[in-house]
Amino acid sequence: MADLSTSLGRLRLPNPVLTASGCAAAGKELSQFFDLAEIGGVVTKSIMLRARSGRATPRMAETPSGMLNSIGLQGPGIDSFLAHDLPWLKKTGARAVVSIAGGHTDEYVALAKRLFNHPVDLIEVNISCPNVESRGQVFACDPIAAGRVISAVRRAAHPNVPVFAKLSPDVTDIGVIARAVTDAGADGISLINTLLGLEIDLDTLQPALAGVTGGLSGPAVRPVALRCVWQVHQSVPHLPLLGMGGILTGQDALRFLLAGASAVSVGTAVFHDPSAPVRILRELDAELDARGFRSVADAIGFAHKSPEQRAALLGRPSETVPA
Ligand code: RRO
Repeated sequence: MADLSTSLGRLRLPNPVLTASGCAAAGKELSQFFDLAEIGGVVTKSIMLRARSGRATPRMAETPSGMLNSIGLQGPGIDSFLAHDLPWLKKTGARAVVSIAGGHTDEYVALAKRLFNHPVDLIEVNISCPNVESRGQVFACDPIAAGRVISAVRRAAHPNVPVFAKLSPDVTDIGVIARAVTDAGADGISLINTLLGLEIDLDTLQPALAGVTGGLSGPAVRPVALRCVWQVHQSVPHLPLLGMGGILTGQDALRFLLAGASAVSVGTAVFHDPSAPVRILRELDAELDARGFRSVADAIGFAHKSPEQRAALLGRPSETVPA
């Protein structure tokens, strides 16, 4: 059995499989299917300052090998989250990664301050929701705006709590955005958020989503996500990455580690297999073992390494490792 432990900045995790934001609120529904403390952590739905009902319905549409969502940041707001959801989640023994979202830098700062005295293991700063009122609010599309939000949150958050920036794939060069948030003080990067998409309903001859556009997730986006992890690892090699996008199996999770992720989030898969995170964790363990990896740490970024480094990590002569 491989050593599955990993870290996201100063946060140590027993294993590298977490849930993905937005696919299971604060984890209560998933806890009917498995022990939340068994996985690396639970990433909450992005929380905002005030309760929101989100966009009009329909707000989900199936697409080939994926789905579109146009939820529009529905949620209970920070007061209810701190009073009910977070205490409940921590009582399960799970590590709590709290995703925060806002329309302005001040809102992100206010959220980070509200979280200061609560048991939060990591803050994921969602600057990449595609379902906001204007594209100008997708801060992750602009290196200056992205850096501004992240540096303000880093200053406001508890110094012991890692701050991760969640990036969008819908940019020309994700490496530029990654460097901007790193320079702004991000302790790590989560990627990717959904890609902006659209579906037309042939019965109504109208867009399938009331919000017209939505975020594409699921296996359809996995190669895009993997490419983003690869590029960001090259751009900021020392920064821990939380990789996600269409992960359905342990093999998928392993691909993200090899491309440079220190841990992965499982999202869309839970809609048809609610215990996917624990299944993927078991499968990942077997996949590591089958390839001679003694630890998750040895697999992180492995695909970027030279043949000599790869041979040393696997404890094998270099001529037995594929060039
Ligand atoms: O709530 C949403 O519509 C949503 C969010 Br906050 C996000 O970050 N990504 C997404 O696909 N949907």
